[in-house]
Amino acid sequence: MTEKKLLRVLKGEAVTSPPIWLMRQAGRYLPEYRKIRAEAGSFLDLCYAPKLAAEVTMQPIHRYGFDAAILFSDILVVPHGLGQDVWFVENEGPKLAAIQTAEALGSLDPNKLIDRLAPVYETVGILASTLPRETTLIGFAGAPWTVASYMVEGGSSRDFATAKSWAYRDPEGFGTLMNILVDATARHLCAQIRHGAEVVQIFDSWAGVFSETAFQRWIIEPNKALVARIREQFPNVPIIGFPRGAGIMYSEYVAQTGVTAVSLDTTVPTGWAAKNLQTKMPVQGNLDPLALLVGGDALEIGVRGVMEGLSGGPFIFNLGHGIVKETPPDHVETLVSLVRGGSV
Ligand code: 1CP
Repeated sequence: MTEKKLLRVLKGEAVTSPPIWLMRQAGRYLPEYRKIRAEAGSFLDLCYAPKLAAEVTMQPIHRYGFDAAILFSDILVVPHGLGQDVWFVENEGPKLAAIQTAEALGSLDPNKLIDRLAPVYETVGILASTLPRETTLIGFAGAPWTVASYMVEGGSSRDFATAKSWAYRDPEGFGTLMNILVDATARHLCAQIRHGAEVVQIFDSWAGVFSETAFQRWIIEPNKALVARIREQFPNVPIIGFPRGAGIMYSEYVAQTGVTAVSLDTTVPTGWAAKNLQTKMPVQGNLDPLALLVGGDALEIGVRGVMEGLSGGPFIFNLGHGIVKETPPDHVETLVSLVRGGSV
């Protein structure tokens, strides 16, 4: 059997037609997702219902035949598994009982994490045994800073003022939280691999908010420690890193963290990435999700730009961030045929 295309690219091969999957490829833009979601109750209930979570993971594979399926779960199951209260408010997003001092870290219980998240690993197991044989199974987690930002802010944030202030004021106390997250995230990702994930992606969605020295301390170092922990147990499992918004610090992230491949956000110029990043490792990205939402010429121009910029080396086609929920499903169909070189 020939090896799956996505895994070949992650070994450094440049293939003629790139493998494609999309961040947030399962979710609210799909009517069949909204149906299951309504039946499941809350979003977290869906994350912890293995049969339904596996079904939702497979929906975009059935529709579009993507080269990879990404586990349906969320980055916030890790704080939830550590014992923090996490809930999702309809049309607002995640809410957490904020933790803002070193003393409050005592309320977290790292020992129960893997038991609490057992349904997630069960979902991975179902997927591993039912996926089409050309489809790669991707597991994932949030990077320590991105997850910490939700834990400290109590939800989404515009400026991360509370979390950043803690990091600058009390690096030791904030560092304790980051160490807890490096350890918990490593165990969570290793459990996904043990149950059948073939690749893992680490989402550092809010990496782009720090000064140079703080980027080194709160983005590079925790990601590097996390990658090292996974490699101790699984030296050959590819790890994709996504330091969204890192700008020219993408170079340092690629040079220092030990990831196998890097996912580019929409603002990274493809010519610069081809020269400075893709010469060192495979790259993934980076169509603007808004070009996909709009469709038509904007979509064709966007796809052409990404393909021309990145097809000279190992490359996985993706968006620069997650699909927007208003995206018409037939635009995704068009995107897949453009990338695969068919007529539209
Ligand atoms: O009610 C619903 O249906 C909620 C919508 C939703 C979905 C479909 C949320 C809430 N999470 C998810 C799934 C999800 N989240 C996946 C599944 C797999 C797939 O890609 O198909 C993944 C990989 C994530 C990762 C995730 N969750 C990230 C990192 C990637 C990114 O988009 O930057 C982040 C930051 C979250 C937090 C989160 N989860 C959900 C919301 C609304 C948010 C907040 C986003 C924000 O603060 O802007």
